[in-house]
Amino acid sequence: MKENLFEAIPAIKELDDEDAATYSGGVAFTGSNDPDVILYRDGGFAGGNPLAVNASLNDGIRYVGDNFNDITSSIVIIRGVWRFYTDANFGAFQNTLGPGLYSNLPGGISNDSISSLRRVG
Ligand SMILES: [Ca+2]
Ligand SMILES: [Ca+2]
Repeated sequence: MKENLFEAIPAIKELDDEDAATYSGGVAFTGSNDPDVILYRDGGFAGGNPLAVNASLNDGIRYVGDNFNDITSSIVIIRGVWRFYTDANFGAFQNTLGPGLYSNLPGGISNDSISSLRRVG
């Protein structure tokens, strides 16, 4: 009887950071005119068509999209503390940055490498 009961309970899935970003109930989106973070294609906030990103705490953008993958060379962070990743789905963490103007990518973040980002503060 007891064994049957346990078999009926679905396995409880432990949340890793990646899943938590999905399940936190927050929001993450691109294209806002009031962004938290802006990614630029070239250094010095140049290159045209920047990617504007918003996210609530512990949410992020799992993939910056084909048009913006591996191209970011400068960043403006307006709000929050953000982590930047080499791979999609918050893989291969590079560095954490707070609000500021980064006309060139600071140490720890490789040029033309960012594929996902997540807000952690
Ligand atoms: Ca670039
Ligand atoms: Ca990448």
